Amino acid sequence: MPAARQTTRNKSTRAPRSLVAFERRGAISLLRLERPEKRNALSDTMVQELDARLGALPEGVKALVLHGAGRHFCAGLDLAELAERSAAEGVAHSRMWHRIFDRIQFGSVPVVAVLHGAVVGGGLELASCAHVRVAESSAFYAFPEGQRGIFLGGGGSVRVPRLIGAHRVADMMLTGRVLSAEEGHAAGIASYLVRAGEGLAKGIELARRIASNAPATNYALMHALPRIAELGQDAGLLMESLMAGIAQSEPEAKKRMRDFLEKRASKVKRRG
Ligand code: 1HE
Repeated sequence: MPAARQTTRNKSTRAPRSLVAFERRGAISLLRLERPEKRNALSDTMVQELDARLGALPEGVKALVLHGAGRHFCAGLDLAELAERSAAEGVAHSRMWHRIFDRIQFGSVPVVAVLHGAVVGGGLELASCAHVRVAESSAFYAFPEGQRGIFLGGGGSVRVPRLIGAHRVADMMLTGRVLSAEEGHAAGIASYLVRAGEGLAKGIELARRIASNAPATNYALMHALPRIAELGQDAGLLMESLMAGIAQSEPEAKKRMRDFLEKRASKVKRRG
């Protein structure tokens, strides 16, 4: 067979490269954005792969760590795919991201996002779906949508103002302001700020701690708490009572309470 034809045949039989790596580590799993040459820019294929991974978590996985390969967490939407989209296609695309990003926020297990380098545009929208965020000192945050002539589309106008306030999101989009890791930490994007290279270890440590919680507690924190926070006081207090009653009636909760009363469980300790 001539060399050129052989190359074509080899290409067509090669399995498509995975853009989201999955690694099981006992009760937790790691999901890694795996497109470093494009700074983990989110192509449609990549977002759908993320969706598929989330939808097929193996039995026994109780928490996830989401992180990015290479020097950046995520450069946001793959701009190369945006160019030819009509208005209707743009709406459908944004709704597709909403559906998949909702699956992160309101999925089956809590997610710890480990942020480093660029966490921009759709990358910050993705990070805002996680339940806990750890940032390395290299992290920086921006919404270049303002400069690109577009708007948020991955839930950023809903989730990020709830973390840092609409005024900061407006500032970032209107002026192109880039927040440093320290500014993002102070503003409320990340709850933990660690040195460069230490984010993944911290994220894994936190995910393991989360995985050891009673399932009903993690469920309440993922599904009830954010909804209660959006309710008026009256309905919020009622929903809190309902969730509290359900959680404390679980056998696992009863066991944990007995363990404490019978001196088998750890006490709350002051840090340091
Ligand atoms: C990309 C993308 C991308 C990099 N789409 N290809 N997001 C942005 O507007 C951010 C655009 N990216 C950047 O500002 C920079 O790339 C970074 C600060 C993230 C990283 O800089 P650097 O110097 O490490 O990398 P680079 O040389 O700029 O990029 C390396 C390659 O990645 C290069 O391609 P190459 O073929 O020339 O090697 C870049 O073109 C490519 N690349 N970012 C496509 N985003 C649902 S609404 C959400 C809306 C948004 O997210 S808008 C914000 C988009």
